[in-house]
Amino acid sequence: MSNPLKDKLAAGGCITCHWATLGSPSVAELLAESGPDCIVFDMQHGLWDRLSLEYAIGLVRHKTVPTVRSVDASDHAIGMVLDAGARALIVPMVDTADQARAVVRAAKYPPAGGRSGGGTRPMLDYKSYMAAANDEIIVAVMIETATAVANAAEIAAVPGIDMLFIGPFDLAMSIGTFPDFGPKHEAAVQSVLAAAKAAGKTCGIFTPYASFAADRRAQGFQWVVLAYDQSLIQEPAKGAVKHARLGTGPDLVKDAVALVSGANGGIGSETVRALLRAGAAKIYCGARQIDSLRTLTSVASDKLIPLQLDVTDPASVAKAAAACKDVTLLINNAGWNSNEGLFCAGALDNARREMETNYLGTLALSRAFQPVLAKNGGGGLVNLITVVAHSNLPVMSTYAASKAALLSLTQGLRAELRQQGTHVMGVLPGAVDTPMTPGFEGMKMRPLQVAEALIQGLRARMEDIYPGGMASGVINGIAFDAKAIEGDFANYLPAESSARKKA
Ligand code: 3PY
Ligand code: MG
Repeated sequence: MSNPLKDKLAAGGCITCHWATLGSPSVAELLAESGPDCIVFDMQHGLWDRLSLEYAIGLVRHKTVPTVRSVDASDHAIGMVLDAGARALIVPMVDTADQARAVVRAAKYPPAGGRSGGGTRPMLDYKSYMAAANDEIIVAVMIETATAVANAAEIAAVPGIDMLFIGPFDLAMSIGTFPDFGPKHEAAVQSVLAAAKAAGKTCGIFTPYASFAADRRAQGFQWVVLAYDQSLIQEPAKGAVKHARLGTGPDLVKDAVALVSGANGGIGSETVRALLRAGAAKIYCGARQIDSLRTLTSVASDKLIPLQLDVTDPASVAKAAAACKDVTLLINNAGWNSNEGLFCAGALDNARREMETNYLGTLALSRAFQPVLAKNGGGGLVNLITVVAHSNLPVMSTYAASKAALLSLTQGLRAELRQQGTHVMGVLPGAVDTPMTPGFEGMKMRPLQVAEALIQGLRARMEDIYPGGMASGVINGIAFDAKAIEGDFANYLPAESSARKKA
């Protein structure tokens, strides 16, 4: 029986674990599938009993290393979890070197300690288990009070103690910083790390999520927690409810006076038609070339007003705001996509044009119409973004970067316009079949579907909508595993980059 965790610690590595509290062997099995170094079953605060712990360890022990935090430091609690097959032991609330010595005695078979022989897992191959257990099982004690911090050096020096494991939340309560951590807490944490190192021992710390874990790892901690089953369920469940929450308020579409920029484009013209069907009173159709709007506006020339509008030209924007003082719904749809990567000849020019149109153009038009919307009762503002604002699609890399800026701008507009009662909605479709996406060969939705989703989203006063299967799949994937989406998108390389890759 060799313990890979022990080998990793000896090599100076850092153990990454998932923390399981819910008492569900099935959840533990799912956690083990993701490949952490180990799973910690928390008997102190979790819902495990002896039997569920035994089953859960059986499910995961061939995939990862089962570790248990015992209920307390008693001989019985320690003997029981080791008998269940724990190959690393974390004992909570150890304050003194004497208590640490008692932990070691309880965790080791004679002659090193007083652990009693027995238990289903040890009995699978009793002789070899007995021969190896004292050396192979990791014994960690938790430092989580002011007293324990003061005694950390002595505790670390106890033979048989492999690791000091910090409980930052109990520690914060003990030293009086809870609910914050702060400098006093950090000083205590660092002093424990230093005490462990000075004694030639390792130091771990409970981390509530993966980004925290990465920081601690960089500081020299050798055991961190990546994910915690309760928050893996609780946080996305909360987010899903927030995401689906519909707003209330007057209808933003019926009888609206709308302005749609880029109204001659694929999504723009469908949005104009959808607004008309949905009962908008008047729609200003903005385009750089007013002639390009003739076919569109002839459908209902009493309600569809052509408007010369170049969102990158301050004079044109100012003129539009002065001419359209009755607008209640601004739809920032004008956009530019050069459909190229970062290393083509014109990449910087592409990037500038995309930022000028997609980001600065939207900002300029929103600024110009802010007082108009305020005067007309608040109304609505819609930004056509794209789901690649969340994760870069290299085949249109500079475009995606400009849309990431637009996504951030949308959040800023929402915050600043809330007090004047303007509802701000972001529309983030996946690939749409328009002249702007010739290079993308994946599944595309029709502009009409985007326009209809936009109307429905506005009526329901949604904050952000993700029309179509691609967009909703991507945003769902980003919520759970952003790196997987980034990796997937990285396969869609622009032509010149693909050619370089082959060469
Ligand atoms: C603490 O932070 O006190 C812990 O025990 C974490 O599990
Ligand atoms: Mg604790």
